[in-house]
Amino acid sequence: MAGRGGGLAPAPDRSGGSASIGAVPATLADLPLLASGKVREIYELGDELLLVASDRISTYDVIHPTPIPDKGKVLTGLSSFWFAKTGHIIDNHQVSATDGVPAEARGRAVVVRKLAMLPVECVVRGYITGSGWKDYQATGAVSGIELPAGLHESEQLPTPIFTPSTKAETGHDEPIDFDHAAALVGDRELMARVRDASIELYRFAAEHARERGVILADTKFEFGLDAEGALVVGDEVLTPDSSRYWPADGYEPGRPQPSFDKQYVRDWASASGWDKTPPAPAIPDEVVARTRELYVEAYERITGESFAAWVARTAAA
Ligand code: Q0Z
Repeated sequence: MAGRGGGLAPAPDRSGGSASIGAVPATLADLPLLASGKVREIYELGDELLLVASDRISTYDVIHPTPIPDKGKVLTGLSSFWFAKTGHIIDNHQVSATDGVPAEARGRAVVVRKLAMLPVECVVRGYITGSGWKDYQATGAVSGIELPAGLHESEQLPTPIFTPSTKAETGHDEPIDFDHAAALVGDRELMARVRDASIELYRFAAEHARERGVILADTKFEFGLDAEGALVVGDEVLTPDSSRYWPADGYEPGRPQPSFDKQYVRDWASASGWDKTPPAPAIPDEVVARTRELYVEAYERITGESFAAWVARTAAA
């Protein structure tokens, strides 16, 4: 059952070595579009895939008509940074942020290996917030894990917990316990390795971020099996779209924390009187500019390098 539900299974390797992508396509429009999410797209690139992050932004799960310039590059640069840093924990799908990437997508796209994705979202929480806080208040547990009584909203947990969820095609992912995740994957030993790798990735990233003044509250990974059947981490990792990052400065349990990147847009959207149902309103210029700065600041704090260096490193020749 492993590999069902994720789609896009790897094709048999006929290349006799590293996959051949041939000439770099001139534009994205020349490539077959395989999947389109709220804020990104996947294209087919020979035996591989091209993952492209857009500048689109959502608040309260609705996409705004106004893009945040460079958001796609910041997220791609961050995911790429974390893939490069975590190879000692688990192999990943990334092949290149340059070779094979069309000029128009440079900096916001990566070439990746095709995987047979596992049909579970692999969430790790180091702090109790969001849907985890709701579940804890209602039941004292999250995804079947009993937590100590008396926790406060946004409090750090005694130890990071693995709280998988289903991958809903539409609507919201549903929390499931480890046994349910193992049944969906069809291999309990494999699921245990997925859980252990998820927690290890979280611990490593949270410690790194904390040294740079950023709290990684929680994050979500997606795993798959490569053409050799090896477990690898795929999708985007440890980006502000797949994680909750909070500024450590001002962190105070007992209330919700502001998001590092989106809080400015959320605050503006709330105050605008928008009822949080589609369509989302256009975002004013000054809110766009401040939000772009916060994304760039997140990149620079976490990676320790200038965002301009990422753009230069991935620019077309
Ligand atoms: C990722 C997604 C979307 C972006 C499928 N290496 C891989 N092999 C096979 N499948 C995937 C990957 Cl990353 C895969 N997604 C999620 C959807 C845009 C990412 F529309 N879906």
